[in-house]
Amino acid sequence: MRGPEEALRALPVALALPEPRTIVVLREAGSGKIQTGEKMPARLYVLGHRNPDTDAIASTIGYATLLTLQGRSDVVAGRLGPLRPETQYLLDRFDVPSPELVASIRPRVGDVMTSPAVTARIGETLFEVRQRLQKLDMRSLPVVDDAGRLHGSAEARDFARMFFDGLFQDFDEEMSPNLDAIIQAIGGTVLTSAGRRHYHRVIVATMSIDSLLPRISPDVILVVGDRAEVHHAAVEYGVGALIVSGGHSVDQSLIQRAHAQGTTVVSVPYNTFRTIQLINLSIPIDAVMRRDPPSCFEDDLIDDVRPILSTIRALPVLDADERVVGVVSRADILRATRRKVVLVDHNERSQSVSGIEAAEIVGIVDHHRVADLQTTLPPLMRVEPVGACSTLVAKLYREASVEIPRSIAGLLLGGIVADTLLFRSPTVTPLDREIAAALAEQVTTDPAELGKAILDIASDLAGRSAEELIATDFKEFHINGGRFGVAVIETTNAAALADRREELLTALEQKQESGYWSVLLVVVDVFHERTLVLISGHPEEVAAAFRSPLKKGCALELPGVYSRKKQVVPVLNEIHPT
Ligand SMILES: [Mn+2]
Repeated sequence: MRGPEEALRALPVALALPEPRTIVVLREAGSGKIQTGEKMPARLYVLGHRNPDTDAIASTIGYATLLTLQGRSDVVAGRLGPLRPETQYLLDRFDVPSPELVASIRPRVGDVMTSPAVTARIGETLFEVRQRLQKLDMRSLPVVDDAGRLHGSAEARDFARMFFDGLFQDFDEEMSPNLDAIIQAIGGTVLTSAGRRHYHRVIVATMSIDSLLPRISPDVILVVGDRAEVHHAAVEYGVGALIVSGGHSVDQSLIQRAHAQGTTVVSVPYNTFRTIQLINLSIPIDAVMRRDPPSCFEDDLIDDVRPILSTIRALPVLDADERVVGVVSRADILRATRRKVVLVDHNERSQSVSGIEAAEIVGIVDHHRVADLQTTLPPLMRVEPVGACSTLVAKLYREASVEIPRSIAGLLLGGIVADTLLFRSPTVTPLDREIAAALAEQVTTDPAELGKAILDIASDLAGRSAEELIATDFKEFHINGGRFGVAVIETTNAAALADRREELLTALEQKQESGYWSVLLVVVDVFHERTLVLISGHPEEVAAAFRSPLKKGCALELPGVYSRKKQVVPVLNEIHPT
């Protein structure tokens, strides 16, 4: 018997949503399945904050891996910006690939298309294409070349139009009837073959021999019934090919003569009328397809494609190389749902991915204040006041009884030492220390050594502009109706930054003028445990909130302040911008 404690621990804490894969079976008239096109699975994105730091990247990968180990096959770890050098170092050290760069979470065509697409190939006959359309009960097929690139569209309604407009009599170069295709379409028996494939005219021998013979030439296919005298005369006059309709027999001497003359002779079981119909269906689809049909790319936003699909039922979907990878229909668009996303190491809209308002937030794993979040469905929410989001992710592995893979353990340890400044930050909890110790043991790594390596790389400011330094760890907050920006630089080399104070102030002012009530740059001197804050925009109000004297009109010295979320943002909350 399991005790309640154990039963509770066995509960999967992480998300366990049902697999979203739908298989759509295309119907074959009358019988069973013929072809399956798969609706693209709705992927689940695990995303950290903008200007990602090491903790955000480590927790994103860590949590996405946990969901995958719990059986989900559709989880994507994403990042919202470039990797910092120290984060890249950590990924390299534990041999973990970088998460995918995600520019926007708005739903795209690739999310809802049916893939792969059923297509027609250039060179296929109308007969083959028509058969496929009928079998699959489809109204159109994209026509592609051997590389899969789109060239046209084969429309079922065009077949109907062709028969109303009349059948072909003369064939131009492009539409030249191909005898192999004709034989395949008609199902004839080749009695002798001359090897020529392309012809330009099809003539039906309904007239007298005298009227017929002047029209005979090597590029003519002659369709004729059981008129032996016509067979012989046509072969003597050098007809290209003879198609004998009605299944009539042909005498052996004719076949020998035709062979000597280089004339192909085919016997077909159909009457002349049906034979002519089938010859018309033997021309290649590219001769009659609609050229340059409308199409879209898998990366196109659904919102952009929707107006096109109000007039057209379906569109071929191309990849970046313009190969057809799927089809998107009006029904697919109607079915389009919001992309599912789990927010990690943040929960504020201003710090989240572009298009978050159009996504469905299904989960939050975070260690920050909860601010302006709105969801359509109840999310799984796990917010704890721990020093690093990586700590929380490691805890979720424990609760789910899933062993942390070694590389992920190294990553999470890196996230903890980076986010807690090697346990110096006031945000550190006993749980951070305990989990870090366990991870360090698992990967046989000294946390102090790993932490110093990460902080040293982060502190290497040479060659980085003031704008870059401010942008690297910049977060935006909406507080009491005002827009604030808080940049943090944690450095083991504060002296180098002090020399660049004027440059940093100028960049800070530019940032503030782009629409912030106030922008702060918090420079944390990791080893000397000193903190300098530079302010652009309402410095007096900010200084008053920190109850600290303003230096040189724009700076505060705040010893012991290391944490933006615990020691800076709560103080800013006391300010009421007017
Ligand atoms: Mn964090």
